[in-house]
Amino acid sequence: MSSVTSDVEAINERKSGTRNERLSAWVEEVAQLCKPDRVYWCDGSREEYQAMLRLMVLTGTAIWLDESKRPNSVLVRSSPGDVARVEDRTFICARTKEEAGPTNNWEDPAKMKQKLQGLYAGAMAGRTLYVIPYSMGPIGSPIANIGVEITDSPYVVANMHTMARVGARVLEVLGSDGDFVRGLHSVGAPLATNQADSTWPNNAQEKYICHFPDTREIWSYGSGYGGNALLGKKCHALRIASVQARDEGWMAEHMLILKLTNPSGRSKYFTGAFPSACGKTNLAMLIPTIPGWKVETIGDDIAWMKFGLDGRLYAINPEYGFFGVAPGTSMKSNPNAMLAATKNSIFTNCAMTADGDVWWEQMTAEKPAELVDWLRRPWTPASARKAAHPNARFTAPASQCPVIAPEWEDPKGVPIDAILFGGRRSGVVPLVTESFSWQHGTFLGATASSETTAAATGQVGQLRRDPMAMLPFCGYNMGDYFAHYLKIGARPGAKLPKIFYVNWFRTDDQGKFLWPGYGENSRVLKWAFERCEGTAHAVDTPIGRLPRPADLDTSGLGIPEDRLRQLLDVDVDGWLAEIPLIREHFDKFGTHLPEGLNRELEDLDKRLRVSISRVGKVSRFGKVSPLGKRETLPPDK
Ligand code: O2Y
Ligand code: MN
Repeated sequence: MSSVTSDVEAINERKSGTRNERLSAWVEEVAQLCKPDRVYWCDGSREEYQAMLRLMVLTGTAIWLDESKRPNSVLVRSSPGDVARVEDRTFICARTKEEAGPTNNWEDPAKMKQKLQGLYAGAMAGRTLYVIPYSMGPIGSPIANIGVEITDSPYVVANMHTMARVGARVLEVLGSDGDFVRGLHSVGAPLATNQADSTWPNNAQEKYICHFPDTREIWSYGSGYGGNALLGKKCHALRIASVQARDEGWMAEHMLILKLTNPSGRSKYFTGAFPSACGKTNLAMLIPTIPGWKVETIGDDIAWMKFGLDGRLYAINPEYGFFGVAPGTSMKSNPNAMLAATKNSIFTNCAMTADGDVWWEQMTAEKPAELVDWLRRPWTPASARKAAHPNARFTAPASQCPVIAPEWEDPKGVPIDAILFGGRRSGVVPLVTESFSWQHGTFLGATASSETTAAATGQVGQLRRDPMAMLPFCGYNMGDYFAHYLKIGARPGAKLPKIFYVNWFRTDDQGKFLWPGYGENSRVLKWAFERCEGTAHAVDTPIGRLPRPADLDTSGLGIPEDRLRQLLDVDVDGWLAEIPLIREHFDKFGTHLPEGLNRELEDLDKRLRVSISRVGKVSRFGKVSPLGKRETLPPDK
């Protein structure tokens, strides 16, 4: 008997070990419907992870990478039609369309369940049904939440091992009557007797990623990829959790969490929400260029925040690993991510080198002379196509990140001092703005916008509003989500984080970036840190509080003063042109838009107009030049 066959035999014999009757009954019910050949309860052990890798290699889904280059790691190639989250196939099946809101696809829950039950019937024939009990967040943390994913994909089991805390310890905490989020996933590719399996089973015709917020259920069908299939991540930790957070008075956000320490050894914790292609993982693992400053990582994608007894918001990273975008990641752009993925990692849709390692675009300054591309075809630098898929991924344990903060698994979380919102804007939006208040900060987050890059949409430079970077991830009406933010801010005794808006991507007339980015972003973090401490200076402007050029530490950067002025310029005309765009964005939410945000928009409009009417005069917002451009004031006392 081969070692893989014996793994599978062992799988057949594994028993549940749960005392939770609701869980046992649900698994039984799903097994009756999906008709798998066998049921396997995951225990979360190292042996189990290894067995999944071996199984994937045996079936051709995965290939081992060279042990001396990338120990205990595999490369997986998906099918070309299953390479990313499918937003147009993602549904929030709330009771009414209005509850799902204007930014989500909606379907009636009963209708959707009926349709999916038809698809799930017999969908796991010839396959194993895996039961994955998982904890989002440190097991037993008061901020953590338990889910159980049923899947027929060993790729999902292996990835969930890295991305969440999985197995027997979770069942212990769940106990006999604990509640859990139910996630049902099938690749939607049943096997007839003796039918050969494909290396990436999925359903080319039908894909559904459905959320039932009222019953805390996720039903995913047809895709085996990333956010569609690893249900703990976007489906549970954001879409379902955002509803739980609304109902229970906490926050489930699409945010990185970082720890910033100054040269005196004082630390602050920041969260940051950025749409895709804004360097979120890079910021979470940034290496500061300013001497004596240090960034450590708590999380790179999701933050759950609950109020502590002291009125502060405490955050945990509900995840256990990184599911990072590979292309663009390099020892130059993010050495810490590269080092996190040196071993025990799963690579998906990357290219393979002749010596058995992975490669992707921009990984090295020079392209390898020959590769096998993500579609398993020979590739050379002369090939007129990318070697790795633009959404190729690495799945790596967070514990392997060299700058993971020692407290990243602290069950009580870390107290958040500042929230950063951001987006990719070539004009109008300055390098950094501090909000006047929590409500104003909510307005900054609610109006966050980004110019699209080709990887995201196929169209370059289109302005897309992505409130709090939650557009694809808010599990209910986004107008109500804004109201929830304001409710959090109005909580009696709350000691709230400051809110900042950053834009690393402003360009000059030639389209060249004005700000160097990467490690130099630490200079902006330093200013924000010192604003939290009350030691850095800012000027009130119509759009918020800004540093003057002299308030940013640019020592050793060699950035010309006029470039810095451009980066911190308040483009009054540009902002006035934004007002109708923001109004149009807000109008989508109708009566669900909280009045506080309407007021913020009106106040912004007024402040901009006042600043124009005071042309040449020194106002509270700074001296406004005849061109409507603000000039900075000397330090206020
Ligand atoms: O395409 C996917 O399935 C992955 S999406 C993803 C993965 C990790 C972190 N963030 C995201 C995202 O889309 O925001
Ligand atoms: Mn994300």
